[in-house]
Amino acid sequence: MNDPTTLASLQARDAKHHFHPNTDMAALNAEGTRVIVRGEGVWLTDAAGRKILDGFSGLWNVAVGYGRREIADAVYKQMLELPFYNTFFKSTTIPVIELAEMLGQLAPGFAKCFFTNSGSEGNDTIIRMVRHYWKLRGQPKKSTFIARHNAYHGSTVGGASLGGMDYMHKQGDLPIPGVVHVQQPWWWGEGGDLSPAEFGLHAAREVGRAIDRIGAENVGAFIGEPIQRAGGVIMQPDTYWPEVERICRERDVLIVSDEVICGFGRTGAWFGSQYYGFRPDLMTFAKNVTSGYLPLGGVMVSDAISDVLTAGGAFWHGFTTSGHPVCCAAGVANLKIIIDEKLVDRVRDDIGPYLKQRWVALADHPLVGEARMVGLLGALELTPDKVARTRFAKFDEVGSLCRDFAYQRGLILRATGSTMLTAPPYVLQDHEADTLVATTRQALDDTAAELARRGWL
Ligand code: PXG
Repeated sequence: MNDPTTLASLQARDAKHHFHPNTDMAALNAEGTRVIVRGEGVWLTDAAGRKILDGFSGLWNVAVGYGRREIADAVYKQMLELPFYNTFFKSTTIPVIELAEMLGQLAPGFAKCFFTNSGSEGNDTIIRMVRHYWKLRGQPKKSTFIARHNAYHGSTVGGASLGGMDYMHKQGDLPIPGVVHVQQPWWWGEGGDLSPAEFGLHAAREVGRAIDRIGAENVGAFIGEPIQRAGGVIMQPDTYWPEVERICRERDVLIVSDEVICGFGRTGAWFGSQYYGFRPDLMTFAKNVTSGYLPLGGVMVSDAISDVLTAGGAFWHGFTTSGHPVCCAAGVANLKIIIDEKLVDRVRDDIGPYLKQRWVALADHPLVGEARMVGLLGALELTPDKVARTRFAKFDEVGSLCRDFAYQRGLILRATGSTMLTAPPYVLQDHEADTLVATTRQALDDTAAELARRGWL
């Protein structure tokens, strides 16, 4: 009898029954999916028994690393105590209260939050909440959102509309009306001859120009990530956020910080907006609120917005599992680890600078045009010409090659086009950071050799 647990049969069963997100299923099934079976610290084990360093924290989200008993125990205890109760009908549960209170303490000025199951639902909530808010303020026309080309804000109809991915918009007649996209602040790719500081101001003023074109009386909010993940961990020039903030405040347009990736310490501050020193009105969160142990997301609402919403009657919005008690218990246990082990300080002062020093040294590699890192969020731009800052003609393929070489050598990196990304767990140790960088360098060498073989260099 065939053993259903061998790698080949697991792959065959997955191929037969499972649609993967964002995946060309025919191509994947021809290659065979990776089956991950175990995690401990920053290490994963696959079904073939290989150990792989996860330089990418699952999907940007396993901040505290794999295998944390504290979270598993809290979840188990809550499952036995009260596996579910809703928060709709005049009810709440203890984990919901505890987590909401913790979030309020971590983000001064944001005493209240609204729970969802994911970041996408968080951003859908934002669309409805902003429009509801402006109606309550007697300005119902202020409903348009300004977002950025190439941004990612989720996969639901609302989230994908706020996102600026043409290829997503083409599948399903998006964006919905009332979303306008402006230039992303990606100096390396789009800065041309401008200095980074000039380009930061230029990109910020695109926001102002869009608002003025539409009319500030029609614009509800601007949404952006503190560091835009999509397109390759775009660390905008320092001139960008202060100018965006000035422009939005001057025009009475709300600022939404999508903190799904930057939130809970990734930048070395609790929130990415704190790292860059701007004050949003609303923040979307998900991912590292539970370190991915269970799904949870939501919106943190600034006190000024909260006051209007609270006085405005019911907000007709919510999900069966808004504030799921077990997910919230996982969130509380996870945040306790981050607080007790001072992991945000560790990202800012210890492992973050340690990894950064080694990561940015990769800029001396012939394939690397720029190497950047903030906190534990890093990127490498692969280029055939460091000076002209050009990309390879088949840049997607180049990035995939490098990512696959890294995997073969036991390291998970993500490729966005030909930008290589890393975002390891905050518990990464020094010697593991050394391995991460050494393996990345080997993968770059492998990639350069393959490109030379193909005549692409
Ligand atoms: N906003 C941002 C900034 C995100 O990165 C979402 C919203 C949506 O969150 P949910 O929980 O609905 O997935 C995200 C999600 C990738 C990748 O390949 C990134 C995300 C999701 C899936 C894949 O980098 N980010």
